[in-house]
Amino acid sequence: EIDPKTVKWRKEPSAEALADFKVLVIGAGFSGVALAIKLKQAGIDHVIIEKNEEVGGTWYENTYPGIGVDTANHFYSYSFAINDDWNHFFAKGDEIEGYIKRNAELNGIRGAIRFQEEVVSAIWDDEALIWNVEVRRADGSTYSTSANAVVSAVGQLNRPQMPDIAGLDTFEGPAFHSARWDHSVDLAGKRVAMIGTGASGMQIAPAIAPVVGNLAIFQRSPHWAMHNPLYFEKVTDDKKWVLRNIPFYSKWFRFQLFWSSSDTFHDKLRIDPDWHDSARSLNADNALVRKQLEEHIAREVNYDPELIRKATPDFPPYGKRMLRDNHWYRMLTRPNVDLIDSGIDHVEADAVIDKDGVRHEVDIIVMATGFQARRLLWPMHIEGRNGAVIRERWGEDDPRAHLGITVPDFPNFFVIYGPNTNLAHGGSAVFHSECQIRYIMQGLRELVETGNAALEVKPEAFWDYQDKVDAAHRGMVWSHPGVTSWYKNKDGRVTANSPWRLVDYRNLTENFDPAEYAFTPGPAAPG
Ligand code: N01
Repeated sequence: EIDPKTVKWRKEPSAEALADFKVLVIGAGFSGVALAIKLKQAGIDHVIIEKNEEVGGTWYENTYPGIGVDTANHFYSYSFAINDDWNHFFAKGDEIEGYIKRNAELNGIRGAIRFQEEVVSAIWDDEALIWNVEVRRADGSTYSTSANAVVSAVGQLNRPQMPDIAGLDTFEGPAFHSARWDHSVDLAGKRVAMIGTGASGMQIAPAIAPVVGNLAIFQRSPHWAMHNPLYFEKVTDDKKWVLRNIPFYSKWFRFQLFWSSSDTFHDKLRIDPDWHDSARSLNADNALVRKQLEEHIAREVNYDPELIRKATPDFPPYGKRMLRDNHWYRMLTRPNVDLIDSGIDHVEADAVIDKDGVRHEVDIIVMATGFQARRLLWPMHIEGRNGAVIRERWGEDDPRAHLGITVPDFPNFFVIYGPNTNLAHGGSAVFHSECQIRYIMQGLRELVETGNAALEVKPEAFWDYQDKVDAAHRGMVWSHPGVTSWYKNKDGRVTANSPWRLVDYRNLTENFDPAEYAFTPGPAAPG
């Protein structure tokens, strides 16, 4: 059994113990909704603060043309809500958003969500042993509430990173970020500049290229993108029938996606110190993958040497997340598409000027420039014991947590999709978040069942895990000196990604170990 299971009470808590216990969840995205479902099943009082007007998080906010998932969604979905009716193997954004909404509705958790409210601060009261939380409403007014435990389910990729380009603010046409797509802007026949060629940009450009007049793509560095025929396929009715009706087939299908989407090739992402071609690849397997990817690029761009040069990355495959080729390379050959890789010098009222001094006149600028991933939990003010502030603890770009979940001096505070839990080497982020949810539920169970008011990870356990994570990252492809990415901080430490195989992380988080935590006796009643 690989799916995280619902955590059951070991001894049924008294109504009194449950009445005195409340959890505040920040965010109603994929993870927040799942946690709320588990809290409801356990009978634990909870409230979810959500800044948007709907559930869905990333799948609510990102509505750019072409949006979809690049992890097979029969696995990129809840283990407790297996869906045999996905229309695509790689679902589009609206289908995933619908799935999250449906699960929120079916499980009756919408009533616990306070929409269009944002957590401003959470401050631990070490006498009352509760979190005091300040929340801002959409109209700007604020109110205070409190909870015994706070769980952040805001993720790593929710605050857009706007590029720091001279003159961008002087541009007179519409300019917006990929995660804030302005659907009131009609792209038909327009001259569009797109900055950034990561996972978002690679989906946007093929979707808009047939519509726009001209598309100028400003690429800072190319990414690797792999062809997968299933990416374009719909799930046939026959396949759906098999998924629904053949005993265990659905679970088996999910399991093989789990296993093949990361765990089978994790070892092949290790740098061979004796490998002769270390600037381009890591080892013999990686060199073979590189060769296949290079051949694919060449074929797709009709062997155009200039496009091959521009589109081929100079780092080993898997150094950054392997993207899906959704006809990106073919799109580059269109007569109305220009790929500019000299860099951007500045922006003027009606044009982007590249570093070669060429003026690209455009009507619209799209920024597919990613997220402020290293400023985790920003801009919230999270203050634990003795005035410890999480932003100060983590500095500008060094977030750390035990198992990516708990931090010393921050009692009863848990993070889902926290430091070192991003998956760049494949696998489903939903699986990871379920591992974290199970762990958190076990931690909460520990509090309710023992009557302790607070738990806090011991510094020894925390540092021991940091050492393990750093050691596990050493020698892996994303630590390769030739790879610059948002996975690393300015000192080169990988802070975003998990170094583990999925099955390793599942095992690490399977059992909440009370010995790793200091407990403070209660009781405490939230206001
Ligand atoms: O962001 P990114 P994203 N000037 O940071 C470039 C998930 N996701 O939104 O490569 C010029 O990856 C930057 O250049 P470089 C997924 O986890 C999943 O695309 O750093 N360019 C890069 O090309 C993913 O990893 C899906 O040199 C600038 C791009 O902008 C994560 O979200 C779909 C620049 C940013 O790429 C983030 O993906 C979408 C500047 N100043 C997202 N600053 C699917 O599952 C940045 N860039 C399909």
